[in-house]
Amino acid sequence: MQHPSSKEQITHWQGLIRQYASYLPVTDTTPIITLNEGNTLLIKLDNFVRKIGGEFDLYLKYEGLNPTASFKDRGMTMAISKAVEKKAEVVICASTGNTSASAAAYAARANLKCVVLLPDGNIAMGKLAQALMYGAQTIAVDGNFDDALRIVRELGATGKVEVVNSINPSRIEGQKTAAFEICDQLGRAPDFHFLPVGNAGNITAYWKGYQEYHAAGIVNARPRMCGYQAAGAAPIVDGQIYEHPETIATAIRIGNPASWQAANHAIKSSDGWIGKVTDEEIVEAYMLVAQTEGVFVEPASAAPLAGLIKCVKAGRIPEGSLISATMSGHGLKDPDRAIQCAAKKPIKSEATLEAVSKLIGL
Ligand code: AN7
Repeated sequence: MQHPSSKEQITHWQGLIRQYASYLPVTDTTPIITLNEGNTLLIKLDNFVRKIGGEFDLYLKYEGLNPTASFKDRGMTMAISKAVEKKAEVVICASTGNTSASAAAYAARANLKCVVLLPDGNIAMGKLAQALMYGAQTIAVDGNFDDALRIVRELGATGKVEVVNSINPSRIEGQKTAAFEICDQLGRAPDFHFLPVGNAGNITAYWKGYQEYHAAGIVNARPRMCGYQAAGAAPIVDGQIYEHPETIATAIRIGNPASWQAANHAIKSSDGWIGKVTDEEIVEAYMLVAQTEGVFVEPASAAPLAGLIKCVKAGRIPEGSLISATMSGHGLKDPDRAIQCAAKKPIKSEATLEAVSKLIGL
């Protein structure tokens, strides 16, 4: 086999900052802290669409394939690179789990101290394992995400720590690249983009990305942005703070989103909408996409799919539409919920051919 030329060697994917530098607030001297995030697959879900009675093309942006298994890595490569550039020593975030996993990983790579504040008892096990494993100082706050974010904002105001929640504009900049990739992969902008909404940073970021690609003349249209919150944590839908947000989709168990106004702007200016789905509807979509497509998402990522099911029933999606949806986090993040929802236990068997054959009816 021939060795690749040195030119070919440097053309492999080296993360989204290098790929989209001209659209990002970086210079030639910005240190790039990367785990080669981005460049995630776009996977077509024909079985799922058929099953829900839709007549359109649905592509899932498989963000669970990022290095820490969620879309947060896109924002974190930017936030941590900028933190290193400004010589920060400590980074901090409040998190429902995925932000903390990502912050911890990128901080480890940058040799920065990382502190994460998590709502005690409401973090999926995989995410907690990540924060601990990457070596972040992990604080379980006796409150919810909104309480933790309030404390983090106050700590940020001291100037002693760098906040890497999505109130840090670098996070939004990194996350907007998912919209660029979708346009690059489809060769056009989708008609609708469905995604889950929690703290509302990602809907803000996608809309920014779609607008920038449109303004640059790379695509000639922009999608309608369709966000979904859990019914027990739907402050934007209802126009009021939820003091006690509740949902099994712990990633989006947020009652007072930081990017509330920006999300409303995205929805309005894209002629989109925001809706809410019950935990039952989330679980139905969560199971359906796993069992019809082999795509295992975490519950929050099933919220927009549940929303899409409702839209199909309501006749809201024109035939022939091109739809993209964000698979924001991998299903393996929350194995407890998966095992509970599957409601099936492994069948025990004697270790013999006869016993197994009998069980499977051969
Ligand atoms: C899988 O990790 O807020 O609306 O602290 O983990 O941009 O907040 C996670 C959010 C959707 C919502 N899907 O995105 C956190 C956190 C998954 C998530 C969202 C989150 P935003």
